[in-house]
Amino acid sequence: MATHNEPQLPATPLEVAVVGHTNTGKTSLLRTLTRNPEFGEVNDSPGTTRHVEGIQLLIGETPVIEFFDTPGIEDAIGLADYIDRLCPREERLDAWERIDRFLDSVESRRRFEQEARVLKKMLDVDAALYVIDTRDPMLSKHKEELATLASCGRPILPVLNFTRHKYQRVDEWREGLTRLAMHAIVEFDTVAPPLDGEDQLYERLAVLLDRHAATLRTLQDNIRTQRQQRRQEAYRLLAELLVDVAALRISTPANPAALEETTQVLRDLVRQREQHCLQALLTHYNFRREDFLQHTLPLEGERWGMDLFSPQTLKEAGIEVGKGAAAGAAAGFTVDLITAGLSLGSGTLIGAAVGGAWQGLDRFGKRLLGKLRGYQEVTVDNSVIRLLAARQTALIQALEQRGHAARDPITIDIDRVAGFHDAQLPDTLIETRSNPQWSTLGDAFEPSVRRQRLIERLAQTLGESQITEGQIT
Ligand SMILES: Nc1nc2c(ncn2[C@@H]2O[C@H](COP(=O)(O)OP(=O)(O)OP(=O)(O)O)[C@@H](O)[C@H]2O)c(=O)[nH]1
Ligand SMILES: [Mg+2]
Repeated sequence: MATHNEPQLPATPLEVAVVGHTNTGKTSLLRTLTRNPEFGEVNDSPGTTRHVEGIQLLIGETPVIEFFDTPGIEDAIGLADYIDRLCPREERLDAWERIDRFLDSVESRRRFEQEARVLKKMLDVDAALYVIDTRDPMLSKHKEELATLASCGRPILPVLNFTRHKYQRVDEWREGLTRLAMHAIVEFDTVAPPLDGEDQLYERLAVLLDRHAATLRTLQDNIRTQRQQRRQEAYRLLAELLVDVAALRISTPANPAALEETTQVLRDLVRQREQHCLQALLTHYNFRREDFLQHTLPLEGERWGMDLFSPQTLKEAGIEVGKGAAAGAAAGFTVDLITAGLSLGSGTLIGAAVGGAWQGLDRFGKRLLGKLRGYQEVTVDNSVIRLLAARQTALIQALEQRGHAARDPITIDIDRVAGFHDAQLPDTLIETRSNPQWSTLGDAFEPSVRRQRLIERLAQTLGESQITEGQIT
């Protein structure tokens, strides 16, 4: 017997058809619901999907729902007229008999071939999602379509798509659907769905499919958990990037040419590391690199392409520029203990201020020794680390809100990112500054439990600082 904690999974998946007028975003909806940007074919012209195609949603290994993408209905009025002619009033056929007669007719294999595929599927499934392009007004063709679909006797949940479009007519559609006695409705823009969009959709479906309500609730829980885990993992990837960069420290002989060369090495390391994080995040959220190459954003595009180490970029991102970041050849870097003529005493003081928590005199002593022998150490400036954090956080936010049907390039809104512009680095990062062995980019890398714990803590701080009101976590 199922206990309280065991998820309730069905023996066979719930079957749901996705139907609607042609080009309303049916295939797009399935891409987003299954987080699969490769599913089916999506195109901005009618009649793209020609056949019924199934795709399953799994919990673990168990299929919970099977969705069926269907061809768009093109001629609902012609179809209704044809069915009327096939079924004279005096025969008093009920709705099912009318559909059966149509499916046996000649035109169901010719003129209304697409429509017949949809109706046949409607008879097989437990429910249907009726996708609506809310930029269209509600016309007779839609009403005929809904009436014919409803005559298959399956619960239908209207899904309002294109809800973020300038010319959406959501209210008009809600009103019209209510008149047709359709009261459970969901707004779900497939390209930019609301964060709780899936939750809403399965909630409404559970109302229509009472017998399957437990399965749908299990699915909702599962989706929520996954969303949370995805988010935590994303901020962990970001925390690893920041620790790698903040801990990075390279010694260089104390002369301008060597300094220039070392900062160049550091720049390249940090840029590559940022790209690596970006790629990891894309993969993590199941988006494709091609999308970005095609559209040149954000990798080489205007905003993203702005150089991390240019003081101008920092200023434009509203990030307060530190002294190191603005300083000529070494822009974007802090050069430790470089001020000429430091005495051991003032060096100790400055070191303590820069590094925060020094890990004992031992390492610090070695560093001073290096300085005395004509070496200095270069690290990435705080403001650059803040910019990195802000950019990648903006990316995470964009990915969280992006549907897998989206085809336009990701736009990054760095101004909306809270907490990086003029704040101090979090304590965890200050601690990282003085632990060069925590950077996988440097020669001194040593994996350690302390480093791992710090990454977890930093990830949590980063995630929490970005939760804004009304956001689902
Ligand atoms: N901006 C925006 N575009 C969308 C949205 N949903 C779908 N599209 C676009 O609308 C067009 C049609 O989408 P499809 O998913 O192919 O529509 P369909 O209903 O499967 O079309 P057929 O298979 O031809 O019936 C594509 O260009 C999509 O990118 C949305 O919510 N917002
Ligand atoms: Mg399609």
